[in-house]
Order: sequence, then structure tokens, then C-alpha cells
Amino acid sequence: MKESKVYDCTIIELDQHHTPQGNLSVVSNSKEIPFDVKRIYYSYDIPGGKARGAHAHRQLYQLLVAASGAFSITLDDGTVRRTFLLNHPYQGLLIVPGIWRTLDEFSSGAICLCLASEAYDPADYIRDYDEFLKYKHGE
Ligand code: T46
Repeated sequence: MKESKVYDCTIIELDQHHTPQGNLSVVSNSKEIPFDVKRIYYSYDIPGGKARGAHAHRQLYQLLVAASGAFSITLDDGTVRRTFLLNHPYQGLLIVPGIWRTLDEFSSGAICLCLASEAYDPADYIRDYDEFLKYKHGE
């Protein structure tokens, strides 16, 4: 996905099922999201002031949800950057392959839930920004 753009990434509003006991939102394969989930992971207990991410994926599609609290995500396609605030558990950020991302400004108790299209593969990561720019710009 060398050609992917930050404009291919979007906030998905999930349905909210309100009950007197609280709310519930659902994500189904290939329904609310354009992929089938093969893996779920989540980060938590993130110390104040710390950032995560700083990499891109070659093949992975993801939906990131602030399951609790809030955090900021900056996406970068090698040309354009967009920053999103995730602070509602009924919103997910769809990230397509080939996008550099940095997560920061985690609130106390924030949980970053990720629904991912592929199994874990360290070779899918680009962790060097200069390498990412070469990947995107075809050098
Ligand atoms: C992403 C952001 C939002 C595994 O062993 N298996 C896994 O499936 C994952 C995701 C990670 N790990 C190990 C690899 C590292 O030793 O967990 C450790 C932390 O992973 P990483 O430094 O990649 O964590 P983040 O928060 O920077 O990035 C993660 C995901 O890796 C990445 O896909 O988009 O969350």
C-alpha cells in the first residue's frame, strides 16, 4: 500500500445500544470495518507523557478504539499529516496499510484497543522514518 493516503483513514461511528445498565457497541467482520479481525490487542497503563507507535505497517488494516479514556493519533502518509483525538468508545479510527502513526497525549487510565486484520508479524513493521519515506516515494 505504497499509494495509501491519510484521507483513506477515517473515523467510524459504531452503533450504540443504550440500556438502563449502560451502553454497548459492536464491531463485526466486514460489516462496520472493511476487513476480518485476526487479532486483538490493547495497550494500557501508559505513563503520562509517553508516546507509542512511531511505525507503519505494510499490510495491516486496523481499527483503533479508545476503549477507555482518550489519546491522540497522528497519521502520516509521507506527504500529509492528520491528527485525530479518540475519546469515545463508540468511535474507531480505521487505519489502512502504509501509514505512519504516532500515539500520544494518553489520559490517565486510557486503553487503546486495536482490532487487526493480520497475525503479528514483525516483518510487517517499518520502524525507521527514512525507510518509510523511501517506501512511500518509491526510492
Ligand atoms: C500499532 C499500535 C497502535 C507482540 O508480541 N505481539 C503483538 O501482536 C503486538 C502488537 C506487539 N507485541 C510485542 C512487540 C513489542 O515487544 O509487544 C511489544 C510492544 O509492541 P509495540 O512497540 O509495537 O507497541 P506500540 O504500542 O508502539 O504499537 C502497537 C502495535 O504494535 C501497532 O500495530 O499500530 O500499537
